[in-house]
Amino acid sequence: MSVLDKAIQLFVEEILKQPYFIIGITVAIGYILLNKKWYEVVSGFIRAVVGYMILQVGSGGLGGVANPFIDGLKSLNSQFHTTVILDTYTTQSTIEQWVGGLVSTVYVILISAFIMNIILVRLSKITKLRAVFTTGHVQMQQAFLGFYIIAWGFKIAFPVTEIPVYVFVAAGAILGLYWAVGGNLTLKPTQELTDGAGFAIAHQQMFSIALLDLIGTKARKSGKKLTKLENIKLPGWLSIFNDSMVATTFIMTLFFGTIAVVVGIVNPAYWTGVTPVLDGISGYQQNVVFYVFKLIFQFAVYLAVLQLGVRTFVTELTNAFQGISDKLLPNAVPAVDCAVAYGFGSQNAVTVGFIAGAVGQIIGTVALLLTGGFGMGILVITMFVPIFFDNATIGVFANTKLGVKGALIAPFINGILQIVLSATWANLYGLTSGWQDGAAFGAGAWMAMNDWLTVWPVFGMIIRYIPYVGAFIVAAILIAIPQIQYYYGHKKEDREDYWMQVTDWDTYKEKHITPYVQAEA
Ligand code: ASC
Repeated sequence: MSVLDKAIQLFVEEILKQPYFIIGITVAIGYILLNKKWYEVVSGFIRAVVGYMILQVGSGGLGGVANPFIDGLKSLNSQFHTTVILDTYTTQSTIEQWVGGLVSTVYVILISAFIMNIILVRLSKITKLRAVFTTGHVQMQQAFLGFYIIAWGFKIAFPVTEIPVYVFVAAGAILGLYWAVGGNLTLKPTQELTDGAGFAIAHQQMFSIALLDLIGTKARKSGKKLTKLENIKLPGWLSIFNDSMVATTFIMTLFFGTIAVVVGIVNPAYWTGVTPVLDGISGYQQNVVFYVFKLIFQFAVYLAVLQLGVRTFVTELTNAFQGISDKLLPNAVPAVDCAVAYGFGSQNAVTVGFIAGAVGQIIGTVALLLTGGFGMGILVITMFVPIFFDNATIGVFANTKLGVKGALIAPFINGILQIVLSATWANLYGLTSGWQDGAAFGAGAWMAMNDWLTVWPVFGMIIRYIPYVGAFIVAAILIAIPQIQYYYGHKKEDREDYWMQVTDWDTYKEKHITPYVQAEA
């Protein structure tokens, strides 16, 4: 590895891939531009980094709690030979093996795309783009799968040692556009959710958030009343469910409890294998019932931790970003991890979205088992990130724009799509197995997050089936989206209000939202 490669690797691994660092640095730069005192800069940086790390403790903890149940479900079947793992990190590492020596090329694509995102936002008057992606670990995963999909579009079969320059340029440009356009699409719905907190979402289901926003706005204008989860006030003893910690624990008891019992009946050896030894000296192994309840309570704990993290850094970030948008990037907002949205709106929407998505996935999986993997012989195995974060995020946004019904239906549909489409795309794109020493080996992987089930696989097909011109078509579609938002989002005389979504949310809301909101139940 050359010194330059090493430096790039250090920068990517230690800074670009660590959202807490990116957020901390953003806050520090923002406060410096606002001429804050040095100690305010330092304290803002620390609160941003620590707050973000608290958020990560919460989101990581949720995974730790759910994994024993997901693994238990997995232990129930093993008859399929081709397995595709639905997970963002596994997809990244699977593709790292396929691209082999080109890994550092993907780093360069990532950095170029990030710079392109910033330039596009700097030119917001022309591009109408207003969001800078800051979720580094997700950008890394997207750089790998995005590169793979685009290379597939150009009919490149891995492993290769060299790729033509135009593939590399297309990948960087399309990724950079996707980040800027996707974040921008989530801006207004996120402002609605947070009542103008001043950020957008930088994650993996940005197009579905925009779709929910579109449907919700139409429904609102047609005078539909909305019952959101937070508007439901339960009477009598049921009122204990008005508290989200209590509600979460009850719902998770039902859900995880059912899984625990089913796994315990079908494959009792599983629980004996995973329950922890509590006392090393006597060898006392925890009783499974107590173990399961501990995990269930911990689910509510980590949700609370996650929300504490959000509260700690979001105000710093949005205050500090004022400096950046005043001086460097007019009309811009930072786009942040989807988990940040869980600190706003109904806390129960997170749990409801997760469960509705999980039920969709279970139905999808049963269909998969009954049809021999839809005739493809593929079994997909879900991991925590798609089943939780994708569905919870969709649940939160669906609840804001479409109420309880939306929060149940949208993640449910997404759960089914996660199974059906992941099998389909992994098959089409040749990712039903891993790769080792020049041969297909082990399980395949796919990122079962909504954008990677819908828009991205379609991009790949456009590039493949409309040779050369296809890449320009994809770029043109992406470039056109914010223009459509700007020119068709409001009546002609209100067109400039597009910017008000960032600069003056209260006035925007008074004018474009409040008049349409019907008395909520
Ligand atoms: C992802 C991913 C994660 C989670 C996290 C949610 O896509 O790779 O680790 O979602 O970003 O907070």
